[in-house]
Amino acid sequence: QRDHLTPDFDAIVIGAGFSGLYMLHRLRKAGYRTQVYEAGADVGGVWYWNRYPGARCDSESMYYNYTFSKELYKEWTWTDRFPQQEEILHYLNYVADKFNLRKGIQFNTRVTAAHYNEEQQLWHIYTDDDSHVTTTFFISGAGCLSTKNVPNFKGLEHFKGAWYHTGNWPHENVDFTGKRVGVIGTGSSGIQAIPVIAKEADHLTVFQRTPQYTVPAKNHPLDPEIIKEAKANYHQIKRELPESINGVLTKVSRHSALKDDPEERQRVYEEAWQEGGFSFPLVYKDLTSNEASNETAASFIRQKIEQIVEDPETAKKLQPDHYYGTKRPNLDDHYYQTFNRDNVTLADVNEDPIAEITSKGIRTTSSDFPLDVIVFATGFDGMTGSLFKIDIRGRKGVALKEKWEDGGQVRTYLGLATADFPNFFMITGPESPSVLVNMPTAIEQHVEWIAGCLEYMQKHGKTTVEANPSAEKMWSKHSREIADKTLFPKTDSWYTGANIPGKPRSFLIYLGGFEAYTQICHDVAAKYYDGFTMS
Ligand code: NA7
Repeated sequence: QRDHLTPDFDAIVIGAGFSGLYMLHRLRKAGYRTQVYEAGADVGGVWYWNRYPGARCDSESMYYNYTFSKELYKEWTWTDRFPQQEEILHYLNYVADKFNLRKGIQFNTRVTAAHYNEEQQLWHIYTDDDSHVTTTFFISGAGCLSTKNVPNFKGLEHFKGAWYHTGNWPHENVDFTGKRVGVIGTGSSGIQAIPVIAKEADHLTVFQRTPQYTVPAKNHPLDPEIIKEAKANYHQIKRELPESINGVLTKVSRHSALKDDPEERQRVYEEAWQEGGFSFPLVYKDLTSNEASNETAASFIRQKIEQIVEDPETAKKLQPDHYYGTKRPNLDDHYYQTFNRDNVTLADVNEDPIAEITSKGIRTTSSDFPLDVIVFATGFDGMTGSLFKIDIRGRKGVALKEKWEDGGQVRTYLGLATADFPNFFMITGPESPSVLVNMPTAIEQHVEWIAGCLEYMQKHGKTTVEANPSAEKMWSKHSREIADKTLFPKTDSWYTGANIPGKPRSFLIYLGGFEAYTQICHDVAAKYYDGFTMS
C-alpha cells in the first residue's frame, strides 16, 4: 500500500533531449526530487536517434544553444554555420556532464503508461522494466518529431536486403559502397541524406511522392570573428531571442511580395538564395498567407530547378505545385544537383505508386526496382505520436488519445497543458509554436514557464494545477483561427497530421509567432495563472 502523502518523486520527466535535460536541471535546482526516463542508452533525444548520413540542424548554430548559462554559452564553440548531428550530440553530452545530469536519468527505459489517481492526486508512472512509481508532476519532453513513421507497405517483411529509418539510424556505420539503394521520402531528412548517399552508392533511386521546395543551406565553417562577437553579445542574444518571431535573430520583412516589381523581387529572392539558410522564407511577410505572393516564391524555386537539373523530364518531376512553405521549408546541400548524377534515378511514386516491397526490392504499379538497401526517410507521427504511444490517462481514467480524437481535435491550453490532466505539462506540445521556432529557444521558454508555475504553486501552498476547459477551448479556437487565415491548412503535411493514414486532421501548431506566444504565456503567469485552476 502506497503512502498517499509521499510520492516517490515530485516530478517525472520523459526524455533526455534538449527538453528533458533542461527541465531536470531547473527542477533539481529548485529542490524537486526529479527523475527522467529515457528510452535511449544515452542523452540526446532526436540527435541520439537521427544519425543518418548528412544529418544536420537547419537552425544556425549561433542560436542553437541553451542560453540559461552564460558560462556554458561562452565555453561551447560550434564548428559550422549549421551544426552537424554528431556535434549536437557532443554538445548535449557536454551539458549533461557539466550540470551533472546523468544521475537523475534512467536510460534504456520507456514510459509505457501514466495514470492520474484523483483521490491521491498523484500520477502513477509505469515503465517497460516493469516498475511503477508515483509522482506529483508529470512532464513530457518526449519530443514532437520522435515517433517514426514506417508506412505499412505490403511485403516489407520479405525484403532480403537491409532497411533503415532515418529517425532510428544504427549506431554503426552503414556502408553504401557498391550497393543499389532506394530512398523513400523527400522531406527534410531525405533532402539531407540523398546527396550524401548518392556519392557513396553504386546506384540510388529516389522514390518521391511529393516534390519539395528547398533552398541552399550554404553551410560553411563559422568565422572566428562571428563567434567572438556572439559570445560578447550573450546578454543581448539571451534578451532578444524570446522577442523574435522564430527564436533566431534574423531580418524579418514587414513587406508584401506584391509591393515589389518583378525585377526587384527577383533580386531579393536571388540574394536570399545566395545567402542560404532560412532567410529565404522570411524575405516577404505574406508568403504563407497570400496566394499570389506565395506563387512568386514558388515560381522562383521552380525556375531554379529548371536551371539546375539537366534532364527536363526529371526537372519537371522535381517541381512542386503546393504552396511554398506550407510543408516544412527545407535547406539542402546540392539536392537538386544530385539528380544530374549518372547513378541517380528519380521515381515518381505519386504517378506510379509503390505497390509492394518484394524480397528483391520495390515494386511500383508498373516497374520493379531491385535494391540492396531501402532507406525510409518517411518522417514522423508528429506532435501527438509520442504522447499517444504512452497510455496517458487523466481524470476518470480518460485517455489523452480518446480526449483529443473525440471530435478529431487536439485541445490544449497554450500547448502546455490540457483540461482533465492535472499536473501534466507538455514541452513543445501541440498548439505551441515550437516546431516553427529554433528549438532550444522554444524549449527554454517552455521549461522556464513550467518551472515558474511550479515555484509559484510552492510559494502559495498549491499542489495541483489544471487548465480550465474554457481556457483550452479559447486557445484551440484562437490557434485554429490564426491557421485558417494562412495557406498552411491547404497542404497535406505533418503539421496537419495528414502524413499518417487515419490520423484525424487538425492544425497542430500555433502560428501566431514566438514573440506573441511568449508574451501571452507571460501575461497568463502575471495574471496569477489565468485560465488554470490551482488548488
Ligand atoms: P517528412 O518531412 O514528413 O517527410 C517524409 C517524406 O516521406 C515525404 O516526402 C513524404 O511524402 C514521404 N512519405 C511518407 N509516407 C510515404 C509513403 N507511404 N509513400 C511514399 N512516400 C511517403 O519527414 P522528415 O523526416 O524528412 O522531416 C521531419 C521533420 O524533422 C522536418 O520537417 C524537420 O522539422 C525535422 P509526402 O510529402 O507526404 O507526399
